[in-house]
Amino acid sequence: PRTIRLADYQPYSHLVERVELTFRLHPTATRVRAALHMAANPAARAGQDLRLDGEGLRLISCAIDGRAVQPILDATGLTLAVGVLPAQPFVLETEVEIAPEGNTALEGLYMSKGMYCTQCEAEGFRKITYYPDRPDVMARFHVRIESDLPVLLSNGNPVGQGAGWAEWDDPWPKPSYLFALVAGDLRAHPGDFTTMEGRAVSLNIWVRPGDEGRCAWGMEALKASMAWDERVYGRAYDLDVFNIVAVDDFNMGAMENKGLNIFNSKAVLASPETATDDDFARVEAIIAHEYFHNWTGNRITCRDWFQLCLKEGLTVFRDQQFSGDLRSHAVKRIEDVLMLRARQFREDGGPLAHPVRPDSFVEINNFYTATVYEKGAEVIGMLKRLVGDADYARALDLYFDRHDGQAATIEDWLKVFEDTTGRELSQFKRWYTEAGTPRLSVTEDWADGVFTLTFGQVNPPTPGQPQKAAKVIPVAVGLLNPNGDEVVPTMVLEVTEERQSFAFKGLATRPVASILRGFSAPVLLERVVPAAERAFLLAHDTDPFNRWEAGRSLAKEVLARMILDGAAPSADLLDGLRRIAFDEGLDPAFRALALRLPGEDDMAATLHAAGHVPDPARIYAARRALHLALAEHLGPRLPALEEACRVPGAFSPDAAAAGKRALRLASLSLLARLDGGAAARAAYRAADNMTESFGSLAILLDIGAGESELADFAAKWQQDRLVLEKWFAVQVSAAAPDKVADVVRKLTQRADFDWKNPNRFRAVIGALSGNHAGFHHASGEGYALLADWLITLDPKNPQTAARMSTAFESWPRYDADRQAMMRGALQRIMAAPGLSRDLSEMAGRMLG
Ligand code: B3K
Ligand code: ZN
Repeated sequence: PRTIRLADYQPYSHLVERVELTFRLHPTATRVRAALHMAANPAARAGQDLRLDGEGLRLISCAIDGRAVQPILDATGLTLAVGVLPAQPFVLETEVEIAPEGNTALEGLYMSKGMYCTQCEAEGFRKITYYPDRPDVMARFHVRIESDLPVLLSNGNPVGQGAGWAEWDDPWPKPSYLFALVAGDLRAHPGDFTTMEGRAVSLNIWVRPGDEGRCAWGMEALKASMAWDERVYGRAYDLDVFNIVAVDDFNMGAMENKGLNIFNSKAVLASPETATDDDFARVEAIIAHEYFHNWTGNRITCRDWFQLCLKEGLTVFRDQQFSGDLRSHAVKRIEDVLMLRARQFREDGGPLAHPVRPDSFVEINNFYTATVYEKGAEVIGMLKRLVGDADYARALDLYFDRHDGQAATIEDWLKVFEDTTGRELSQFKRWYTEAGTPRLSVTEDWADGVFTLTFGQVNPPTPGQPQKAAKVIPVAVGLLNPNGDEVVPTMVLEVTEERQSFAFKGLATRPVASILRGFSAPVLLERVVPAAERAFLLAHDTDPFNRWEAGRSLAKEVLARMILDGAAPSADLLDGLRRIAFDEGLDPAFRALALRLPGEDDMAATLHAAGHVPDPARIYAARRALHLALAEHLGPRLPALEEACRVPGAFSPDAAAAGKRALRLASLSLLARLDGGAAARAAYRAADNMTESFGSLAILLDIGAGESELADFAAKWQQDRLVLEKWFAVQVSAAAPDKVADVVRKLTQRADFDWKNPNRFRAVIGALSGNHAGFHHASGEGYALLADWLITLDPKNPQTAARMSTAFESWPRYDADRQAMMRGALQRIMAAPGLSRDLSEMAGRMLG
């Protein structure tokens, strides 16, 4: 397979001014007629052949300006020699036939439970019709759909409909990856919104009959997002309608198609009985994310797929700001950093490490990664910190002004910041072009009333990038005096050298430093801090993120000692966590997060980074021992805490109520170690919402109980595909390490384990690799099972198979036996006949 390189970028030979598409829908023989109004691109080399992408299409006819022509066809597209192309603008017409019913890859036009839908990003449009399927070709689309199905949707505004047809027109030029079409027997949950410009927009969430009752939350989130983008970024919506459609078979969360967002049902449907607080928060965030793409992604798109972070990093950053504004900034930041470390640091420290803006790929779908998304968002957060809020706002205004309607690059993005602030950003740009998590060390010195912090940065080698120069690292720092008062409020130190010192003068006593406040840069902070000082920060830090971080680092140090030398849990940690748990002045959501112990995969990464070889079984045992010790330490006061966290009255998914439920579940989980699950069982029985019923079920399973609750849950939710996913997943995640493989085998033999549905596949197989001690069990069964399932799925759905193969990326951390077994599994995958480009690129990169 061919490697595509950023350095080879060339503008497309032609411009497509307008496209008219006609779909005659049929499960096995859909006809697509396309009329492309084209002209030579003055910015491209003259005299080129016309090349259109196309895959799996049966060409019926092809004509230029009404005259039939014979193109040259191959496996990836169609070529018309320059000799047959008119010198003046022309219309190229094609008709093709495709079979959506057999499309199990869920890319292009496919069917899900009787409805037609599309997924075109990144390169799915070429499976629908012949087209220059690249983001820098922006055109106005007019779409006619012919079908007997009652609801026919596409991008833009509706311009006509009758029995068996509908027409849509999108006035905004867009790349083909934003095209969408939906047809089905759907019901609408309607809403409306009037923009600050006075445009009345009708909003609809379209679902299959029966799901109407689960749309209200998504609709509220949509309206909140529209209002927020106007208020904070000055961006108004630009069409008369905004449609969201829920689809059961979908490869990811959702897709931002212009005016017609398509969502995985799981990412939009929510009701108190069926969705947990986490589900509610996720739905809100994904609705916002896709909506925000209307400006960052759609109005301004990417020149080529190497610039993916231009839209994704920025849109993640915006959805994080939104969730923080609606909920709690401190809690949101902690959750985002947990996720960044769990997924992005893991990726950045292994064989799949790549820059936020990669410079080559084989299959672009493999680059929708935590690095492009989450690190891409961190880079924007750093930029904002460096230039300040006011200049960030001015730069964004300039960005929208200057690049509206364009397909832009990271160079364009950085230029608006340079032009706004006069700063030179070439060193900063390394965050985009170099992979790897920088290690930042700090030492302190106190002499003659001067406190000095000395930073050292190391930028580790990553695949293809052995050597790196120093980066610009914004380090937010505050100083506290020994009674806990802040003597130097948060300021940003700009570390730009490999070694650099900063002195603080005029201090009466030696301060305690709170470093990297708010996690101001995505780095690994290496700092030797006495346990007592961590405990002090856990009790007194005025920065909520660092207060949580102090407890987290202390917990990691304690756990590491327990794992490596069988030490006992330290009193510093247990006392500190007890103080937080019962501190009623603190947000319950924050307290719940503080009580959450570092995960097993996190500990494996931490031990590996410190030069040890992690033993999954020991990590598992030590973590449980620490949880038990914490339960015993908090013991007598847990029942009162659990009771105080019950939320009276009707269920509301708001952040305050959700925070209380999270703390309640954290206390129930601790209590379960002491009372054999009695309190959790009572909570399960009394629960009137999914958060508490599912949460208490998970707690019971985790202590090896909960048989009857599990059966009760299954009986109750048999018919509900989304809730049933939770039932599948929790059994795997909660299974003891030596039981996981059996549980997976049993579940995958069930008739309702429809493995071609990505949600169901992820529920079981994703939970398998998420169960650290089980997946890495010394028997190697976890590895073998995952490899078997990836090999089975790949021919049907390469994208999801490739995505889930990343479970193997952590192989270099482990002992020789495990390394050999994990690499063996990857080699077995590589050897599978007919392996997809997607999965072979991933397995190949992991093997190195
Ligand atoms: N842009 C889509 C992701 C497309 C993934 C293609 N493999 C959703 C999002 O980031 O909003
Ligand atoms: Zn996105």
